[in-house]
Amino acid sequence: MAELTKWVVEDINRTTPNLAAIHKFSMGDRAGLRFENFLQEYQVDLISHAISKIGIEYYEGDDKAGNIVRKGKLGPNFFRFKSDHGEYFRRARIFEKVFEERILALVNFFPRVQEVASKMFSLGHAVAEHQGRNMMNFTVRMLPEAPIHRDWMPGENTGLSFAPQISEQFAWNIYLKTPKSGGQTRIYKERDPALAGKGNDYFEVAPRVGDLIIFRTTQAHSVMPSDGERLTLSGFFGTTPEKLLFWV
Ligand SMILES: O=C(O)CCC(=O)C(=O)O
Repeated sequence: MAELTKWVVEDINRTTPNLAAIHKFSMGDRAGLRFENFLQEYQVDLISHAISKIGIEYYEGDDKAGNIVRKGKLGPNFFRFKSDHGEYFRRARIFEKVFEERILALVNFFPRVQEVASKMFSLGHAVAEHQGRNMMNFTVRMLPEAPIHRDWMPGENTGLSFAPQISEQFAWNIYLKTPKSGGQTRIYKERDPALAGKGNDYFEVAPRVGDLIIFRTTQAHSVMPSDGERLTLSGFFGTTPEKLLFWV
């Protein structure tokens, strides 16, 4: 008899990774994966210190559930500039350099995220491009809570040339600061955000500092209200027939 889907986020240990769980997640059979201690404490400290020196930018933005909320980010994310591609790419070139010199020069974590994802799907990887211009590779995000929503780039009518090639979309988040309470990430078995809130088939994961969590963004998901700062390194990747594409 086929095994029933266990809707859980599986813990992946650094030294003895549970390859069966990784495979099951890649097939859509798990809610997500948590790579424990993806960054060590001293690496988190180095990155957090660099971020505090650069400073987070706060702005009013759409929370994908019909509300305008205060958001804290470092670097552009496409969703914010969806109606002004030029501004997105202008900022991307500035922050690419800032991130390279002030964050990745200290801890070059981004290629490691790409490697983990590449192994999962046995596909190569690249930063997504639009008309010969690279998308932003990651963002730094202060996200104390998020309503139930889903993220699906091909459905957002963005006009980005790579969007139609994507068959599945994933979020990756590395936690640099976690709140005193709350801030769990809830991943629903339901895909439709309007239906997800009505049922209680979900898995809630309480991220710890240094963890990397990966899940499918086409599942409805939310972040529980938190008491204290909740800071992540974040981005998306999508599968295409040839390779994984990363963007934010
Ligand atoms: O910060 C998180 O845990 C998840 C945030 C989220 O909604 C996303 O990455 O799409």
